Amino acid sequence: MKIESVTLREIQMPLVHFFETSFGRIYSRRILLVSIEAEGVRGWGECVAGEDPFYSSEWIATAWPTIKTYLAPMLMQGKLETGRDCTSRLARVRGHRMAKAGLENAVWDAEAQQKQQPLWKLLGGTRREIACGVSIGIQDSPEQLLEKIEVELAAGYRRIKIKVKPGWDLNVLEKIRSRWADIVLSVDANSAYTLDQVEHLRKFDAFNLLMIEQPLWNDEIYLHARLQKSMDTSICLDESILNARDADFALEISACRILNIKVGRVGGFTEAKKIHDVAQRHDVPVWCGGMLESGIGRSHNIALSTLKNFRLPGDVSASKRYWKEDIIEPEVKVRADGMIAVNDQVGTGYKVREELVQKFTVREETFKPGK
Ligand code: OSB
Ligand code: MG
Repeated sequence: MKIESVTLREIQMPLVHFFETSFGRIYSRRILLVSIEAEGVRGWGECVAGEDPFYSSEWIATAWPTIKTYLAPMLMQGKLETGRDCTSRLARVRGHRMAKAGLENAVWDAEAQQKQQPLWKLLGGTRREIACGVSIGIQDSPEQLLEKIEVELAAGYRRIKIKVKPGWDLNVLEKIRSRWADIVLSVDANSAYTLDQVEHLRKFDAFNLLMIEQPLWNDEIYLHARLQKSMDTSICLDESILNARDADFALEISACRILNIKVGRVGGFTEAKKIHDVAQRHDVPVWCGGMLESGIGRSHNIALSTLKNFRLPGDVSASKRYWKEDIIEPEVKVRADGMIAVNDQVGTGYKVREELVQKFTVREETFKPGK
């Protein structure tokens, strides 16, 4: 496959509802989209870097120049056989995984189109429908949170995840469990605790949680193994798993019993598939995390979630939970039974609404191969 050009666009889209984690609240998203032209097809990717360097050190303002100066020129240097070749092509650049994933996923999308195959099949998926959960941010009051949970349960979602931090944890879990004793419930701390709070963290065990996601430091694996030994609730790692080696290490030392895979966090589909396989070898389930993606990233998450070991509901939910108007058609819909149906169309199975992308675009630049 010869890549003739790479185009970067920054789009801005207001969220239907603000989203708050232990590291802050946002009301709208700045999203970096990547498109590539390759032998008659256009592949799309989304760089999931945030507005700020709070979830990870990467953010939207580091992704742009890194792609422009290094990654796009490297990608366009000579032919690429498949999406899988991107990882080694871009390996000389350290880190910047979200920037790399935006490019790599656009190449996989283009490859699926050229081979006239659904992207999910090209990735090795088998599931024809995927199970969906929701991630509900910190609200202004526990009552507001309960209202939100009620809405999402009525919509059919199969797992409720709430964000927690000191001061917004056991008190809200009490309220949730006294209203819904049996729902599948998990929590995500985004590194809001430290190991000297172990006595506090052990109190989460009373709430029959499916998991506690990333309780400790974002860059720490070993101390999660210590914590896992001292609590019953299964730990799930998100931030601290950046590649398949991390996953293998974490599972070998029992730092967690579940893994969250985000294709952006790990640098693209190739590494995401490797982590999936590592977890499968350890007989540990994985699920697909979310980064408040537009429809483009969302459609990629759906394709990835068709792999066999995605055994738990993901944070892949309906377009309308995030956007008044999504940039793909049809928008992503979740059925009343909490599942998303996977179709047989070529590529992602969703069409990019290019006129709408253009309307939301605040910055655009196209790169061509050097001499
Ligand atoms: O930790 O999973 C996370 C959003 C932004 C940054 C980090 C996380 C999240 C979510 C949102 O939980 C999941 C979604 O896209 O709905
Ligand atoms: Mg998380």
